[in-house]
Amino acid sequence: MDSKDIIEEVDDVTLPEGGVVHVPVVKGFFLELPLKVQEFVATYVDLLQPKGVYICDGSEEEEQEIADKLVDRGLLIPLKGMEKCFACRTDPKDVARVENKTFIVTEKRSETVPTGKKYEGYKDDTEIPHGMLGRWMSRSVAEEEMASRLPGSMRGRVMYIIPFSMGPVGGPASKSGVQITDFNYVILSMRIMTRVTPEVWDAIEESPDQEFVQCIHTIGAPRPLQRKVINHWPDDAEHIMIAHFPLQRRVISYGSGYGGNSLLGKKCFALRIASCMARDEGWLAEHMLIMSVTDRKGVEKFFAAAFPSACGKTNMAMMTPSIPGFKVQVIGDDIAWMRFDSNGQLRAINPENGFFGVAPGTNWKTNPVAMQTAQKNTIFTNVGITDDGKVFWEGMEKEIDPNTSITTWTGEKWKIGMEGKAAHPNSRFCVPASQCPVIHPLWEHPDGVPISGIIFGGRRPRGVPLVFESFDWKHGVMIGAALKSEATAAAEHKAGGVMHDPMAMRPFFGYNFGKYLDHWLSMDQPGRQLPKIFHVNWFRLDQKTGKFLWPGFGDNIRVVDWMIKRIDGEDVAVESPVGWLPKKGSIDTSGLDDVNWDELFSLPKEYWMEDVEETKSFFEDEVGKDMPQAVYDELEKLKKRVQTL
Ligand code: GTP
Ligand code: SPV
Ligand code: MN
Repeated sequence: MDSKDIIEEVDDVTLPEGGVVHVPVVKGFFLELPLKVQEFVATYVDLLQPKGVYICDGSEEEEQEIADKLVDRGLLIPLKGMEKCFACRTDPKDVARVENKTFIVTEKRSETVPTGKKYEGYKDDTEIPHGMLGRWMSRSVAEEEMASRLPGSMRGRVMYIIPFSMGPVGGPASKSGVQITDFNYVILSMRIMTRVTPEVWDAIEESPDQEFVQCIHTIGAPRPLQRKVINHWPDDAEHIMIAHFPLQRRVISYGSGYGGNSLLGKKCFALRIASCMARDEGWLAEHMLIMSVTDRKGVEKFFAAAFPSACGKTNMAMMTPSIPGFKVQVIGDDIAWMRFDSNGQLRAINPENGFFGVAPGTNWKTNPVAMQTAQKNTIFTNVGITDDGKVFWEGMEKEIDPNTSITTWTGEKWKIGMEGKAAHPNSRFCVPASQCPVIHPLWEHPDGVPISGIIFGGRRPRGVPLVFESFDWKHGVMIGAALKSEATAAAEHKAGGVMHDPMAMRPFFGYNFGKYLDHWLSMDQPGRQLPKIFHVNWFRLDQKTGKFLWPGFGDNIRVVDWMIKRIDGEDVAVESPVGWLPKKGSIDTSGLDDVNWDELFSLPKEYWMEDVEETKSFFEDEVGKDMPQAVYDELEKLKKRVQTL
């Protein structure tokens, strides 16, 4: 705490690289931490020069203390119309993940990204331009970049040490992490998104070699402040850099306080670092929701679904089925860690502890479960605030009094119908998963849940049918590798254009995408029950009216119902060049008006010819020889079939 006295002076802590450092502790018992953690903390005390070290204990008193302080400072606004909820507004320069400042640091470029045709023939790795499938940085450049940012970057601030677990603490599929941060908002968010508890110290202590992922985060705003702070949200947005060191199992994030940039358990650890752990240990770390569906017969099945950021995972994971007799329960809404068990069954855990969901578009009609979940204990970032102390964002227009006066995410007075937006398109709610009314009773089971179907999808305004099924695992892997979607506000790209987002992992690969596909293909082993693979598109537009052809949201259960039938081996599909399509009428559309089946499922030949060619160039240019031959072969087979359309 800023105002608290130092309670313990730990002198002469020996650094792993040599030398000693003095550690001023303001809370906790430094010498009781696992030795490796002591060394880790001491190393960054030496570098970042905080005025004190605060070892978080995960208690409710701690939460209260930190929340009170943030309210005092003006960063958190208590929402008087809701229960234990807060809102905050960021610096408008710090509103989303910054993909072009996110790097993977390895010895050779080829460890991080594939050497597609576009990148062949350079003398030196460092001369090669960045590609689309992740950004590589050499060790020496990373060292230079960090040396210009980190020294003294916590001066005048307290360094908080957060012990956290991804997955239930001590579970066989779980992993421990320790995040260092100088931003209180991050502590409160990490407490929601991960399991923050001192039990993690024991888990680390008991693991072979005291294993944990090192997460270093600083907003880069040492005191006295060098820059004007906007909205009480200090950052160094101009110099944001998020660097991953897969070999060292380390993440260093500088300059941003937002979402995936600063809550390092999420994309940095649970996807980028974990994908490398998964490669080494034989499992999968994926950008996927995990859901359970119980059908009319009372039979339950579990699905994992990969859609790019802001393409519908949270909505699908907790959907309220529009047709009677179905029940959906959520296990996770963003990340799945999956492995085959000794019986050959694929099992998935959700490594997270909360939901960091997109606010706009969420309402009592589209996602009542999310609305219900986020009525208490929730932190809202960059949403509008109503005069009666509640939240508002685009999509809620029909659900509040149209005369309500609202303060927008930029702090302006505003009313529905006026120009501009109340909430930022990437505004978010951050809420504990445990309070979701449809959370699955097994959501924290350390062994995970058995997966029967894997679903890929994206925003495809044209050409791509509502649903199709792959012919087999290899074909399914190719479908995932060829995934595309319209860009969204979740990162800095301009929303709108269709871009490749293979496996919905483009911003999250921790290593060479070609090798990642090899790893996926290697899952096909004797004795394993491979889940069926599907592709969905909720976002196809009527070319005449520009409206969605499919109602989406709760009606997506109708598509899942069809998938369940397929998994059960029912004869409800017809072969098509792109995969198995539903037989006409085999998806229950009762009660829906205006479903234009023929248009929803049409396969325009010209579109597909072009799409296959474009995908082929993408594979060759970006992945080249790193692409498994099996994937090229599958694409070639698709091309031949599409020619027969
Ligand atoms: P990240 O948290 O960024 O990974 O996003 P996500 O994949 O969880 O996306 P989310 O469910 O939050 O949805 C993003 C946006 O898509 C929201 O504005 C939703 O309202 C909208 N959306 C979700 N599902 C559907 C759907 O079935 N149809 C339509 N038209 N829109 C949808
Ligand atoms: C995403 O962008 O896919 C998210 C939000 O889930 S963030 O935590 O910012 O990565
Ligand atoms: Mn996501």
